[in-house]
Amino acid sequence: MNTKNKLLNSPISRRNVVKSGAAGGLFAAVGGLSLPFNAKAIDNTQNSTSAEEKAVWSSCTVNCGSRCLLRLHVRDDEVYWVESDTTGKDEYGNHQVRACLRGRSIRRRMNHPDRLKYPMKRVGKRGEGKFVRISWEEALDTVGNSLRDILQNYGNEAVHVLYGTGVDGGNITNSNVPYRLMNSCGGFLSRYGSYSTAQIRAGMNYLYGSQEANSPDDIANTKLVVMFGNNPAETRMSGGGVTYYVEQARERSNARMIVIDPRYNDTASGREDEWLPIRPGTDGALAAALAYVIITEDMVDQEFVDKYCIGYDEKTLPASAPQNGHYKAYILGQGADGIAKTPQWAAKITGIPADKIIKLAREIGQAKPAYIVQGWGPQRHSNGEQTVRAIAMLAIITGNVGISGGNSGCREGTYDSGVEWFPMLDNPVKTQISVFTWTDAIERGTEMTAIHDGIKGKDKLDVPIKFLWCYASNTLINQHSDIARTHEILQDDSKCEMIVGIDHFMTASAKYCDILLPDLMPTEQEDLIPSESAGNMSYMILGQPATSAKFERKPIYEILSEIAKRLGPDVEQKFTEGRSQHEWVKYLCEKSRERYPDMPTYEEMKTVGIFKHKCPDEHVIGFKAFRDNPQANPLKTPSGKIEIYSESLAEIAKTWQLAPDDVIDPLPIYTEGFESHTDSLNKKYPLQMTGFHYKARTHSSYGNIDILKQACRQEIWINPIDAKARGINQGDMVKVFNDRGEVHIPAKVTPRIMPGVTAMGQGAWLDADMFGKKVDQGGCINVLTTQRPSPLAKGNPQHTNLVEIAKL
Ligand SMILES: Nc1nc2c(c(=O)[nH]1)N[C@H]1C(S)=C(S)[C@@H](COP(=O)(O)OP(=O)(O)OC[C@H]3O[C@@H](n4cnc5c(=O)[nH]c(N)nc54)[C@H](O)[C@@H]3O)O[C@H]1N2
Ligand SMILES: Nc1nc2c(c(=O)[nH]1)N[C@H]1C(S)=C(S)[C@@H](COP(=O)(O)OP(=O)(O)OC[C@H]3O[C@@H](n4cnc5c(=O)[nH]c(N)nc54)[C@H](O)[C@@H]3O)O[C@H]1N2
Ligand code: SF4
Ligand SMILES: [Mo]
Repeated sequence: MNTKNKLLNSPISRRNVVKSGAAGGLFAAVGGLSLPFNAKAIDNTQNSTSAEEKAVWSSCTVNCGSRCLLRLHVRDDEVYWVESDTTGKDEYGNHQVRACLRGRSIRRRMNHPDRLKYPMKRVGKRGEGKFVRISWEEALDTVGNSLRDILQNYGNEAVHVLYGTGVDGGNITNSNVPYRLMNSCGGFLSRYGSYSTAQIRAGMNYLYGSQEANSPDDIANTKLVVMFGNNPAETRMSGGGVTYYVEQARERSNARMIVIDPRYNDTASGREDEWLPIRPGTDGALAAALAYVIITEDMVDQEFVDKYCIGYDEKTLPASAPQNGHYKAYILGQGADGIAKTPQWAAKITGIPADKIIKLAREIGQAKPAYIVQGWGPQRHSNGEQTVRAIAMLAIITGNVGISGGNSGCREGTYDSGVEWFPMLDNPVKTQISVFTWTDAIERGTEMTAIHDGIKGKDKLDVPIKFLWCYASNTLINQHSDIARTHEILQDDSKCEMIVGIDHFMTASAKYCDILLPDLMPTEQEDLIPSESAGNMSYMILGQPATSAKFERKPIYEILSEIAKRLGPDVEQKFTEGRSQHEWVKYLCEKSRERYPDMPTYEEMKTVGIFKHKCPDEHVIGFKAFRDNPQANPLKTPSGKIEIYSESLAEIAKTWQLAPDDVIDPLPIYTEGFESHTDSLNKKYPLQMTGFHYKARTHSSYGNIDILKQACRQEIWINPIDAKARGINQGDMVKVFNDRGEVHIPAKVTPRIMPGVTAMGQGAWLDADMFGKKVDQGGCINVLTTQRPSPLAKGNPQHTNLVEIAKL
């Protein structure tokens, strides 16, 4: 262990507990209170020998939408037991941030025999997985030389940092840190949007100008919760996350909860008042019919739409809009299509009976206030941008925006952790691609334009991607759509000349990298970690390294600093600012303390682990300032109001080059999108297949942990009616296929999914010979998904798929 590592490794030694006797004096600061601290640990100032036992605070930093405190118990320099938050009294509002099944199995990831140990270079074809061990010197020189050559030959726009979220929760270790290195040497081709939220962000940007929302604790003040494609019981699983708030807040308000999802998801699971199974991609039609009933039965908050909105009816319709171009006319059948959006009309599209639609509309119209919320399932579709706005319309016409107990129709809000971030510096390159279109930017970069491909900052791309950073990302293969197409594009290494992978495992993506570097896990490093989706109680965690660095693994900060050094002393200086990782952490702690004077000092944080702080306003209320005073606090839309009719979208619809069935509309109308349930492809592939984010993994992270695989099997959900028609029984191996590929997987025959629809947890590890038959045995959904982007966001429609299933 070198001196730097020793510094980072200041363990909490049990042996010193008694001696120091400091336990009584310690506190976990929560909302300014000093609470007794019940953990056993204590003196951090001593270094221990490897035979000692110790316990350190750390965190699970994968991208699951939560963030949990871990208490790692270490013996002989190895984690042997994982506890979670043991601080405080665990009362709601000052509760423990306890880990889920994945975080609790983190030692199986840390100690996994398959972990990458040494730097390697590729010797076979991309994807073959043939590598040889090289020295760090050779690896870093190769990366540094390649980066310098590519910057010289093609310019900074040829370098892209691939979307990756393996360390979404890190700060200095964050998945985005290669940004900082690139911004220290002239910048890089960046991206807008994310695989998580491309369509909802684009849609809400035109409607509201941003995505504010009420925090889930405010459900304590509501009468009705309506969840569209939202499953926090699986997607925000932390004891400090949304699922806990929903449960606790509903206990206080006794609010009814309606779950709208093609699957009877875990958030429902007996806790819902009603589950409405809906055909994927049709929430826009449901929303329109709900609006029809709300309008025709006089339940619209007219004062609200008059004062705060553009284009609800004639009164506020912009002059540039066509006659009857307003929302009310569209709903009542007086607009361009002449179709009244009746419950009967929507029943045929959505599969939800008309009487259920009428009943739900009355509930939404009469419950004051109502918490209408959407997850990101409805938007991860080919018509997602239209759908998200259509859903939000329900909150708008009922005046539920900006008030306690209401919500904007966006995903739950949260109180910011307020952490000081490791600065990423400014990117001098202003050109951006949509996150989902990087394969095109390799394949046909210079053909990509603003009006055809959504290039931003320039009319067209001047240079294709030549260099890819793939840090903490499995999006190079596993998490990007249409794996066979990506495989083909990456085969030609004269196109993208260098792919640098930095990961812990030989993932599907790692196999396609040219240089592969093993880094430490965040649990093996020091970092100041922010909370995520944590309702009205935010927190920060100071993580300490549980073990020393094993084999030849290095922390990402050191790896990037070494590469910066190879690009020149000025680059190195810009990247490091002369600080070590430890010095940065101390600095970030100090800066964070300037915002929260009651935050423990760096030294105290090492002992208490977590600093919890409550939202000063009790609950986060999305768009409250706007609601209270719209003149003083206009929205970020061009008019400053809620743009139900968007002139910007009308302009885009007129000027962009779109495929024939791609629709962008100034109003939140229902459009089917491509590969919908009415597509002619449906004759060949009659089943709609959505993905979902699964408790077995965080995407692909934790996907190789045996006990998690056993606890939560990878299966394809299919309704008994569809299964019977195909002679499929529970547990049978089936093939799921379309023109893009084939997956072999066991069937889960269950009435928890509606007929005509199937679903597979996304993120399972690809297990296919991509040089042979390409048939996947791992249950990896992206063998079947398309790379065709959605019309406006150019985002990933990864829940829109048509397939057929047959018994094997
Ligand atoms: N355990 C776990 N948690 C995670 C993740 C993970 O991989 N594992 N990933 C994290 C990340 S990065 C993200 S972005 C979020 C994702 O969070 P979400 O995008 O909200 O999660 P999904 O599971 O994709 O979709 C939510 C629900 O929408 C349903 N759904 C699909 N299509 C439709 C539709 O057309 N209409 C309606 N009404 N419902 C539909 C799905 O069945 C699912 O139950 O989760 C985060 N949390
Ligand atoms: N079909 C379909 N595809 C999807 C989705 C979907 O719903 N359906 N969801 C999309 C969404 S929302 C997202 S956010 C993306 C997520 O896609 P990714 O961001 O690629 O997420 P992961 O699959 O978890 O991969 C993270 C990688 O980081 C590695 N990793 C974890 N921790 C560390 C670390 O500390 N250091 C390093 N170096 N590596 C680490 C893991 O081993 C893994 O290889 O997937 C997208 N793909
Ligand atoms: S996966 Fe998410 S919920 Fe589970 S322990 Fe990690 S941070 Fe917490
Ligand atoms: Mo995501």
